[in-house]
Amino acid sequence: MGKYWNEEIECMAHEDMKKLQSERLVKQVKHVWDNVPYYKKLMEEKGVTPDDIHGIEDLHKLPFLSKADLREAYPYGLLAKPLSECVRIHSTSGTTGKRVVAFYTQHDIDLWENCCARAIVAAGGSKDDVCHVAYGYGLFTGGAGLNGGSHKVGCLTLPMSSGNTERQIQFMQDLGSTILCCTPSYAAYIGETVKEMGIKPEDLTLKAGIFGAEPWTEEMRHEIENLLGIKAYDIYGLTETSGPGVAFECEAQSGMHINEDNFIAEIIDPDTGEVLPEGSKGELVFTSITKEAFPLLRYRTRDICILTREKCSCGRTLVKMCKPMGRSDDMLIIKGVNVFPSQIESVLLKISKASPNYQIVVDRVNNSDTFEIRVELNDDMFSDTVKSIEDLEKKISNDIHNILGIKAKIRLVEPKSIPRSEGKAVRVIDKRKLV
Ligand code: ADP
Ligand code: K
Ligand code: ZN
Repeated sequence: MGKYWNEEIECMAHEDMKKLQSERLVKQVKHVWDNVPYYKKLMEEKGVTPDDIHGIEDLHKLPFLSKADLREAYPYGLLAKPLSECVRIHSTSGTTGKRVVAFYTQHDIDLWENCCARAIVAAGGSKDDVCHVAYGYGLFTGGAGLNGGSHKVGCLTLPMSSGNTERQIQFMQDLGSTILCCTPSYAAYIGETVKEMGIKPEDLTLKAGIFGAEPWTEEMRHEIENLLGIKAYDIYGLTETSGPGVAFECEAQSGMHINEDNFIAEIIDPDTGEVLPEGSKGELVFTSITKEAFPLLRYRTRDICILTREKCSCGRTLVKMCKPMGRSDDMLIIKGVNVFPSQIESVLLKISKASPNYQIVVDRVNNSDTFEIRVELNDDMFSDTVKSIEDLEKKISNDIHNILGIKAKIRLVEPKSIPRSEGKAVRVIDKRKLV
């Protein structure tokens, strides 16, 4: 097998890709107009009809869809095919509220699995590989997506799902897993367990990992790579657009190529909705131009990101997105101040090169917010100026105060006392939401 799963598409000249996208967009807008009254109404409100859409240059005329629309239209309001033609349902993990559901025809499943196959091949996969899928199976898209992609490539597929970490490692050794697919949190957890069991990275047959579904840092990439003796690749996607495989990383490991033959990506100003020029930081918006059952047009992901068309050393011409820099709705409001978990992570990363395990606990006592950050201790956190636990608490507390302008109670906790995740990491416990 070569370097690419679909060389013609992955390396297509940009001008040809634009033509392909334009043709598909025009068809897709008609399909949605004819079959999705909810979106037709949004178009009418904006004074647009399918006759106004001649190609991607007209994309900006279309109305946006948001998660709120998906919740309002739940469950069938955005469905564009009769249920008799749909073969699968998946649902979001519900990280930020009520779940939404997405529908797939067999054609949609094939498209999606081909996107995942591109990711696996980009990570060096072929039919000679043993692909160990430790994403959750079920409603979550991770397991099903990578499982399908692995079948397409012809890898020997191990549908492990998540959990039972020692058994995962046992299977990995017995069956010679070469590619591991799971969330980066779980990969780090598997890595820690491998170390605890006294297994050396070189004793494992793993060579690559495909990790996504949540934000992770470069530091975490290096840690996982060292713990497991692999190259770690990022993969991005969301249930609303099918699942993982919307974008995938190549050997350059410097951003993810978006599968532009299926998804048109835009970056917008999240406040004004204005489309921003290439290279700007803003909210990522996707239009699916090939999906039949759940074809969302201009879907606002709330993921903040930058797109680039700089030439990639892998030869692919597909536009690249950087690692999402947090979601606009990850934001917590604590004591009236906007706080992103990524800000806290960046403070901790300056103190410890090892990726920090931490949890933010917010509560409301006597009508005022409490803000605590639990941080797991590691040796790396101490230095010439920071010698004691008290020094360390003070340092973290001051750095947080400098960045956020509010004080947090810092609680340093024993290594391994913050629960590890087999899926997406739980960084925030907001007890105010429970009441
Ligand atoms: P939920 O929104 O409930 O978490 P999904 O499971 O569909 O539902 O998750 C999709 C979201 O996960 C994306 O919008 C994005 O915020 C995040 N995500 C997915 N892949 C990555 C990745 N590689 N890096 C950072 N964030 C990611
Ligand atoms: K095989
Ligand atoms: Zn590349």
